[in-house]
Amino acid sequence: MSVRVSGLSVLPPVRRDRIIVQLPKYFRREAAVHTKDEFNNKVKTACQEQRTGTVGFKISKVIVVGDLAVGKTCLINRFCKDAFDKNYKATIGVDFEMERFEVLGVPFSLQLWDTAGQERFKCIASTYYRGAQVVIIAFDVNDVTSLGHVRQWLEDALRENDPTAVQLFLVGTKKDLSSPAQYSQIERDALELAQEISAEYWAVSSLTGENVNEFFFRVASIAFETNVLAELEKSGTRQIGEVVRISSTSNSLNATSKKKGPNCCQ
Ligand SMILES: Nc1nc2c(ncn2[C@@H]2O[C@H](COP(=O)(O)OP(=O)(O)OP(=O)(O)O)[C@@H](O)[C@H]2O)c(=O)[nH]1
Ligand SMILES: [Mg+2]
Repeated sequence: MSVRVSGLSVLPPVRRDRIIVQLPKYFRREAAVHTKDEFNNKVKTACQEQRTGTVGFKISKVIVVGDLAVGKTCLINRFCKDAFDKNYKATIGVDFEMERFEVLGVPFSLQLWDTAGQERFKCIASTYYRGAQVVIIAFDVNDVTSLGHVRQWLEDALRENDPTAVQLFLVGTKKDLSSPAQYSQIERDALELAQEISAEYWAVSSLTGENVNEFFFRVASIAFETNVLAELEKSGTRQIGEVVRISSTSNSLNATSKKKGPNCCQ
């Protein structure tokens, strides 16, 4: 929903529970993007300066891939809508959600692409992989086969992207269905794999909500930090937030309303 003020189309303020002022912690130290407690100093300084300067709009594309029915859609729906559906409805092609944050005082959005795990939709879904800054590979912690397919998903996702510019997350889903003993067994394998592929590891439950917000806050923060650092490096002294200016005529910033990706295969 957008609000019109004196002829200008402006976004409503970011939800209070989407404001990030501290770098959220990793889930497991042995498989983390990095283990620092704070945002990078250069990023913090740049954000402080930006507050008095240009209004900016920063965005990162996130793709969520993984075997069918591992819980990709439920994970996104738990975070974006605080909802959970126990009935399985296969994603056809792709779906799309936009989630707005404020990180260190700077508006930031995650464009979340929920892709189909079913083989017959894979060719369509993979056309949406390009330009991802974050790749989330989901597997079911109760299904070792889905963990075994992670490398294939990674290969497919990286074929469309610059591997050096992508942040990787490996997410174990449906933690609520697993006993502590079963879980710790699969976690050992998942951690090993996460280290091998340089992914940050998380385990979540979309049914109970365990770790879901923490996970997406971490994703948003790491994506933001990487995004700002890349921009600082590219621009030297240019202020962050100058990539896209909010224009009074632009409708493209009505980002809170849900946009659906095309349902490619009916
Ligand atoms: N118990 C439990 N069930 C879950 C959880 N997450 C998802 N499910 C169930 O698993 C099934 C598949 O979930 P989806 O989110 O649709 O799976 P998906 O990965 O999006 O599947 P595709 O779109 O076909 O690739 C549904 O019946 C969900 O209710 C969870 O955390 N716990
Ligand atoms: Mg789905």
